Amino acid sequence: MDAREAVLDKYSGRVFKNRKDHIVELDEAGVPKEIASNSRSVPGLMINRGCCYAGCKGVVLGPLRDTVVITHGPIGCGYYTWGTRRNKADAPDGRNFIQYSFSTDMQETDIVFGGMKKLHQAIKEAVEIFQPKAVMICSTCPIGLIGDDINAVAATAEKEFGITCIAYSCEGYKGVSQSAGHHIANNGLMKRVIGSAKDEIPKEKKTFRLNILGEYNIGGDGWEQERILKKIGYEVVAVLTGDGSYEALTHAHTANLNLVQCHRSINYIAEMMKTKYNIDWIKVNFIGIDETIRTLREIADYFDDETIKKRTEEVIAEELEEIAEEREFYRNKLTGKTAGIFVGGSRSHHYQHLLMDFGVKTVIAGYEFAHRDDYEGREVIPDIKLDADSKNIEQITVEPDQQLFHVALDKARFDELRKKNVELEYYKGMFKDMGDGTITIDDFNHYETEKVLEIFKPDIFYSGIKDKYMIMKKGVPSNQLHSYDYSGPYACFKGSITFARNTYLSISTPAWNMMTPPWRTKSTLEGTLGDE
Ligand code: CFM
Ligand code: HCA
Repeated sequence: MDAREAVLDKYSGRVFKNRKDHIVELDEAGVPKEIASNSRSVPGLMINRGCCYAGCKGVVLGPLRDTVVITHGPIGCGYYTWGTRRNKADAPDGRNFIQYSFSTDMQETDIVFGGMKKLHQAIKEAVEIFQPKAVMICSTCPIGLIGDDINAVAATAEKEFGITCIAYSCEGYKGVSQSAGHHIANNGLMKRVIGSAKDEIPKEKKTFRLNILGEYNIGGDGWEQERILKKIGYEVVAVLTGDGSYEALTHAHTANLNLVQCHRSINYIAEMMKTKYNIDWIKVNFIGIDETIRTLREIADYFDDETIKKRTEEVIAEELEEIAEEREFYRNKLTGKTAGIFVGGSRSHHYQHLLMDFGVKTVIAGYEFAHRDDYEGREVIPDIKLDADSKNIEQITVEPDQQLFHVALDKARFDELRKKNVELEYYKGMFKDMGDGTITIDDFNHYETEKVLEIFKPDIFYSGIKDKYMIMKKGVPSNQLHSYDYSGPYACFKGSITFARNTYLSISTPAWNMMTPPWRTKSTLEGTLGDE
């Protein structure tokens, strides 16, 4: 029985039928293998996914530091997303609200009689007490069910208080994961915030102005990227949205180039900004030493400027020099080890490069909520419907239930993208880096995680809070790649060393030799998962 069959073996017919297409074993460098993804999880299986609200409020809007993001709903969703994501922020003007949890705290009577008055009052208080640059409202499940008109409340508040107030209908039940929430958030930012400062777009393309899209400053990653980019001579106009600000976003349309760091949560904004403001974009990766070097050279190539190119090489040499000794030390310690990675989107692929820098091979990988292009390397086109008659960006609509996102593209751009897609030239997903004897699983559940740990016996498994301790009880070290536990940054050159140090410490701690998990000495209960 191969690894894939062993993972599927205990499933009932119905569960087997669902899960079999989400699990792929690769025998050679992957593309064009296919995998099922972005579909509803099987109820009853313990999975790590979040919801639409988590993607909208938690991931994309939450890191904006000068903006009050109000959770409209009962207190639980606001409370349990309070401070759990380690998106760091530091506001020079003191306007930093990310450590607060704002919620309308809907009670039973509000659910029965409606919560619009309460929401209006919450906005009033937030504006009076905090004087934010903008207010954003994120709905949780019950709000969609009772039908509060949050757009009407936002419009009234905007007039009354003279402040931008944007409503997001990102109820948790929409779509199948956080992914739908990313798009709802992005569409709102695109429609209402980006470019709203109306300042002139520089005609000259060589002003070296960048936006970083999909960098959320977890553990300070964004700060490390900015440090390097500024040292080379670039100006960072806006970061979406780590340590980000509403204010900076209003000027984001004046950048020359968009760098797309997270390849899942934000790629639509890059394409929308290309259509609306003609800003080119490239997918980058600041995770890993070789990947950072490749990324910096690619950006320099884009601008094709001798001074920038020269400076890029100088900065690479300086940074490499600083880490040389530790790089060698950890490479010697870690070469030959194996790892598993299971995170939400991008990172399960990005971190494979960083592990390779230290000689660690990824044998198990998967995404919680990625789409097929993240695995297979095709472009975003399968999700984009052509509206050939219109260039009007305002016509973007989102249908999270069907995961269909309509973007108005002009015909030439659509054809250009489709060509890239067909040729599989532009960007390749995770499969191309998963070689012989590895397994890729979409939307892992805890049973499957236990199974692959038994089969592959990796030296370390990177994941999140929901499965970390279950993995450690299995005798396998587990570091978090969402929050970096309490560490970071992991990005760029110096971050790589911090990551390698944490990996080495986790693997080599003597604690693993002092425990004997029960299944090493006793047989465990066997059963069938799920009923026919
Ligand atoms: Fe992008 Fe992210 Fe990720 Fe993501 Fe997330 Fe995150 Fe993540 Mo947690 S935006 S897809 S929705 S890189 S919060 S910073 S760590 S699951 S892999
Ligand atoms: C989210 C946020 C999360 C959760 C992390 C985890 C994050 O998806 O809502 O499960 O450990 O990075 O904070 O992905």
